[in-house]
Amino acid sequence: MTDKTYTVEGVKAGAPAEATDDLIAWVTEQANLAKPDSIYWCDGSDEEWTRITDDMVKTGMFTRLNPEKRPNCFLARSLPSDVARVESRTFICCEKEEDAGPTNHWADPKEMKATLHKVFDGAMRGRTMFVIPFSMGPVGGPISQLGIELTDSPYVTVSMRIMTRMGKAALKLISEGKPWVPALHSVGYPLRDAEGNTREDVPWPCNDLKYITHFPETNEIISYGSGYGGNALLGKKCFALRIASTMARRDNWMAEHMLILRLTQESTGKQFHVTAAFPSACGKTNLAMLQPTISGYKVETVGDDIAWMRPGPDGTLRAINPEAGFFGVAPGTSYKTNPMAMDTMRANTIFTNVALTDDGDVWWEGIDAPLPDHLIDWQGNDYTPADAAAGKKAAHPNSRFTTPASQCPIICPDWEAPEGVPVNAILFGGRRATNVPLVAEQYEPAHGVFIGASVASEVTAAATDVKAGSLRHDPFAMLPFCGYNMADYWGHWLDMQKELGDKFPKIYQVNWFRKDENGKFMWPGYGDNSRVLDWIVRRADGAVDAIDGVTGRYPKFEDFNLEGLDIDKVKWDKLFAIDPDAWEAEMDDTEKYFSQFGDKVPAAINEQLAKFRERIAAARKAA
Ligand code: OXD
Ligand code: MN
Repeated sequence: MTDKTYTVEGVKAGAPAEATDDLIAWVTEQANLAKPDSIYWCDGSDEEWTRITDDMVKTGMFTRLNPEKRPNCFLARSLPSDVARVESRTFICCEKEEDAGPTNHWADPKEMKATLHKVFDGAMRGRTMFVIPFSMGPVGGPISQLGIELTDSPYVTVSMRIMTRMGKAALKLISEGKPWVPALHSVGYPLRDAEGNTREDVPWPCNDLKYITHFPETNEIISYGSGYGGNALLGKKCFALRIASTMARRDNWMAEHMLILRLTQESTGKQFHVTAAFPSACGKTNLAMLQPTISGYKVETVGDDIAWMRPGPDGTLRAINPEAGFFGVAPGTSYKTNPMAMDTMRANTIFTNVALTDDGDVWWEGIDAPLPDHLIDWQGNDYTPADAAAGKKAAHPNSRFTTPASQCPIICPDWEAPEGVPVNAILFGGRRATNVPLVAEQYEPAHGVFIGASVASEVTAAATDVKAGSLRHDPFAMLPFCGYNMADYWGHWLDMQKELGDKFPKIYQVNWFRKDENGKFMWPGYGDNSRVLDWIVRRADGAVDAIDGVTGRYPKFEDFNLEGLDIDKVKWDKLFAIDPDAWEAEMDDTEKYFSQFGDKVPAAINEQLAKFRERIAAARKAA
C-alpha cells in the first residue's frame, strides 16, 4: 500500500456533518503529514467501544478479563520503557524562556514545531488516525472546555472515552463555534516506511524518542512516542493542567492538581466542599473516596485528580472536575485502603501493567487477595511466590486502572453540576516523614499561598525520570503540570485571593505521613483523615479555636476528635512537634529554591518567608 493523499473534500465526505471547516482543514493537514491509512471519527457510542476493544483483543493489544468477574474489562501491558510520565521530555514551548520558568523544560515554539514536523512525517503509516472530540467538564458547562485529540492509538481512544466526555455532543458544540484545543498524538511506531517496507504491529507500540509538547500561546498540544497515561491521554495533564493553567491565568480562573470532595455533616445537613493538592501518587484517590471512621459525616467524591475553579456569580469559588474517569495507581489499592475505588473498577475498566491471575482477574501488590501460586506479571511472564521472595514486583509500581467516575458508589450527585460546587477549604500535602505537623491553618491568605509554594514530598513512581525516595519541591503539587513560570503562578493565586476577598477559602497544610523515631507512621491515615476534615470544617464554621504555631494555626488537643484512637497528649504533641533547627534548615532550603525564580517571586511570598523565620526564632526563645 502506498501513502494516501488527503483532500479537504475527501476528509469532509468521511466526517460527521458537524465537523467545522477549520476542524476539517486541521485534520486534513495532520493526515497528510502523518500519513495514516484511514481516518476514523469517534462518536463515543457503546457500539464503538465494543468494536474497538474487540479489535484490540484480536490484535493482542488487550487481554479480555474474565467477564464473570470483571465484565467489559481489559488488561494492557506496556513496554518497560513506557510506564509513566516522562518529565524530562515534557516541554513548554512559548516565545520567551522566562515565561516557562526554571522548573519547566522550555523549547522555542518554531524550532519545536520544525522538529515535530519531522518526527510526525509518516508516523501513522499503516494505522488508523482516530479523531476524538471531547469535553473537559460537563458538556456545555460554563467552566468546561473542548478539545480534539488525533491519535493513532486505539488504547488512547478507548481510554479517552472513559476519561473525558467523548463524541457527538462535544462535536456539536464545536459545530456551534465554541473554541477547541487541538491535541495531536502518535505513538511513533509506523507499520510501513516511506519505501513501502512493512512490519508487524506489536501489543504496545511506542518510540524511544518522546516529545510531550505544549504551546500555551496558541493552546496546542503535540505528543509523540509514548502511549502511556499522562503522556498520551492529552485531555488530562497536558490540557486540563498545563494548557488550562495558562488559559486560567489569562481569563481569571484556576486549573489545579486537586481532588474535590463533599463532606456532609449529618446532624445539620450542612455540605462542605474541600479541594486538596498532593504530589502524584500520595493517595489523592484514597482521600477523594474516604470512608470516615468518625460518625456524623458522609463523604462523596467529585473528582480525584484535577479541579478547575472559577468565581461563581455569588463571589464564591466554584470547582468542577474536568475529567469523567479515574486513572488511579493500582498497587496499594484494596478494600482496606479504598473500598470505593475497588467497587468502581468492577466493570468497564482498563487495567494497565497489573498482574493477571489464572482465572482472568487482576492482582497487584497490596490488593486484598493473597499472592496466588501463579500469576502472569506485568511484563507477560510467569510469576510465582519465588519471584516475590526475590523482590520482583508482579504489577508495575505505576500500574493503573482507568475507570468511569460515574461507577463510583459515592460519586457526588452534583459531580456533573455545570456550575461546580462551592469550595470551603483548600488542602496542601505531601509525603513528609519529618518536620511537617498533621494539620496547620493559614495565618492569612498570603500565608496560604506560601504553604502551597513550599510543598515538598518524597518522590514515588508516577514519573520515570525522578529519583524515587528523594525529597523534591513540588509547589502546589504542580511542578510537572504548571504551563508557565511557577512564580507567576503564585502571583496568580495571590490575585485570585484579592479578587475573592474573604470568600476565598482558607488554606491548610496536612501531612498524613509523619514517622516516629522508630520509623513508624504516627497517624493512621486513610478513613481517619476524616478527623482532620472534621476539624477543618468546624473551623470553617467558626465552631472551634486554633493555637498559633510555627507552621500555622493548630487544633487544640481537646477540640480534636481522637475517639477510638490510641493517641494520647504525648503522642499528639509529637505529631505537632517543631524542631527549630530542622525548620531553619528547611527555610534555608526553601529560600534557595525560591531564589531560582529571581525577582518574579511575589513580594508577599518573600514576606511570608521572613514571618516564618520570625516564628521559628520566637519558638526557639520560648523553648
Ligand atoms: C497522575 C499523576 O497520574 O499525577 O495523576 O501523575
Ligand atoms: Mn495527578
